[in-house]
Amino acid sequence: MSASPRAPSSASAPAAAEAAAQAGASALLADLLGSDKARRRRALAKAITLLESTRADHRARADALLGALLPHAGRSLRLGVSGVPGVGKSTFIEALGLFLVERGHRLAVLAVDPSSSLSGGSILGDKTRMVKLAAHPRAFIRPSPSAGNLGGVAEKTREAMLACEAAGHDIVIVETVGVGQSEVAVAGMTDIFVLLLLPNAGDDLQAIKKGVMELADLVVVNKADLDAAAALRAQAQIVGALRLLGGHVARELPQRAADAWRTEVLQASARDGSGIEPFWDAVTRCRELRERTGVLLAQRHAQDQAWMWERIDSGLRQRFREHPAVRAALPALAAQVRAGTLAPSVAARRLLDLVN
Ligand SMILES: Nc1nc2c(ncn2[C@@H]2O[C@H](COP(=O)(O)OP(=O)(O)O)[C@@H](O)[C@H]2O)c(=O)[nH]1
Ligand SMILES: [Mg+2]
Repeated sequence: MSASPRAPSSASAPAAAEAAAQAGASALLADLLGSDKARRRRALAKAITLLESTRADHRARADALLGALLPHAGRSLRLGVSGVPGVGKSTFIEALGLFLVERGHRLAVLAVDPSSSLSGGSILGDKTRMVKLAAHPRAFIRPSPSAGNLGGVAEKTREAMLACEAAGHDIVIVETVGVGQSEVAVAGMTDIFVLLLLPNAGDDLQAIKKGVMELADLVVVNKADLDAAAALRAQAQIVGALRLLGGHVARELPQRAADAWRTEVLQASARDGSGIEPFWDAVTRCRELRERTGVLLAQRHAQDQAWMWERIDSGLRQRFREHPAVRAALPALAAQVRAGTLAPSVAARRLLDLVN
């Protein structure tokens, strides 16, 4: 490529930057869609790094890339996997992943772990644990972005997912830690959401956050090899608990309101690989039902709308906080609210009036 001439006037500088961003995006996209496997893998890693970047000058290129790859995205099955640390998510994903790549699938594993930016990347340990899968040419594993807050991390994982799909991965698994709101975020970006539980889970079902159980399309009692009787008992107790919840996902996510799928409860041992095949069979049945009934597509459309609004909310909030008039007035008004001399709603209205 020849050196681009200096922009003659400041008016055309943005146009020049946009053209450069477009050119960079098309080059990356060509490698992503290409048939050279090594090149494709490098391009995917590079694309995700660009999408994850928080640098303002990278954002234009990242947006251009998103625009270019969008028509090639969306053709995968998106699977969310959640559960408390230590339940065996990574081990399960590796066993499932190997099962899938051996059958010719191309798998991508991503993660949403808002704690990783504090702990220095807890999923990195997982990556070394998924050694066999990570080494497989049809698998691509990416640790959680360390962007900080959940919204930022989830945003980057959603975008990375689109890049994986454009690169031809037909199954994307998003692993998330069972803490905070990250399960809700992952259920909101996947087609099917799976909750892993321990064989003793039945003994203290109360301990399982109610909202999370209600998000699950499939519940897997993992580590069944440790205690077969306990696993069986847990399975029965979870089935009973789900029946109380109405037999299926209570669907606090609006996009899941009308769905004929009934949550299934299975057993597995990620360590020895038992239960993986029945699990995949259940995933496949759920997917086929949702495709046939149009739920899958409707859910994705709703997820896209929700994603857009979530980013608008978050962006507006940030702009509001950074607005010079708000920054100037906020400390005094916040102090008055703290002192009890000003109603919070009145303070909020005064601040909001400042940005009009
Ligand atoms: N006995 C047994 N151990 C398991 C099983 N699955 C995972 N583990 C072990 O449980 C520990 C935590 O597993 P890991 O996959 O890292 O859990 P994560 O934190 O949920 O990702 C590891 O020592 C695994 O070897 C299983 O099915 N049976
Ligand atoms: Mg893990």
